Amino acid sequence: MCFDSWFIIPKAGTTWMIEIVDCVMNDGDTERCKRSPTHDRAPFMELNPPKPFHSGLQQLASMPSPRLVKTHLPVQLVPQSFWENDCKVIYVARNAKDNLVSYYHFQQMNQALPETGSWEQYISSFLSGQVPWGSWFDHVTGWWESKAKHRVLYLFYEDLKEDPAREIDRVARFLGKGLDQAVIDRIADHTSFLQMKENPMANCSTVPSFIFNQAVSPFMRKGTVGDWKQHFTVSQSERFDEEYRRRLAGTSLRFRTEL
Ligand code: PPS
Repeated sequence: MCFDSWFIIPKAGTTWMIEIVDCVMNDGDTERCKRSPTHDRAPFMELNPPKPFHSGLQQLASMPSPRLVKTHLPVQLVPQSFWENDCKVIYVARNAKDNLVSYYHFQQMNQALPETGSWEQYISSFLSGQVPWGSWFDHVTGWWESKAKHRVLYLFYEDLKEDPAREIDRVARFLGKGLDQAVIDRIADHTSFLQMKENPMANCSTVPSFIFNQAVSPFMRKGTVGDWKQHFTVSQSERFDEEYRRRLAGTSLRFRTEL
């Protein structure tokens, strides 16, 4: 099966990027982007829920090209047909500590995922890759290396926060769209954290509460860089940094943990 363009690691800005790409593909028509919830506009490829819900693959099979595909798969598990058909990939990475914090809260509110255990235990789980979709380290480095061989636009959550318009322009150019500054600014406004948090088509409020219990933690939780400082103790941070240095040694990949 061939897909035309798609995305990303969990809790790093997937939903944000889907909203941006949908706006770009619709030339900044933000009203049109409110036509249906995120999960209908960009089906989640590997999701296979029980009936009556449709699987991601069933949804995608009924869509015309170009399709917007959401995936969290690590690079080595991507279907070969993606590469054979030269599909475009937009990958969004986020610094490990904020990614972990976001994951922790999400895993508590998502009733389809395993229990997190304590915060202390969750740090260990994350470091050893015992979280859904596996090791953060392998994920971000695997996709980083894939850039040399495939059409992958590798973006950072921190850059998107720093200058959304600049990054939206990069996305538009990658997708072959030259957009006016006014259109880019409109997309930046529509896809801001505050706008998306209030947008029922972008804030996951249409996902049933027996799956996403947003009373436990909202899907659009904080949307910031550096929230990890509110969660890690000094010793947890030092332990994390030691393992982080070891695992990322030898790669040119660099993250910012604050702006
Ligand atoms: S998922 O469930 O894996 O698809 O989650 P994902 O969408 O990748 O990541 C969710 C986090 O992204 C934040 N988010 C945003 N931040 C800034 N601006 C915008 N517009 C935006 N939209 C989503 C969301 O709040 C989650 O991060 P945390 O840190 O938990 O708030």
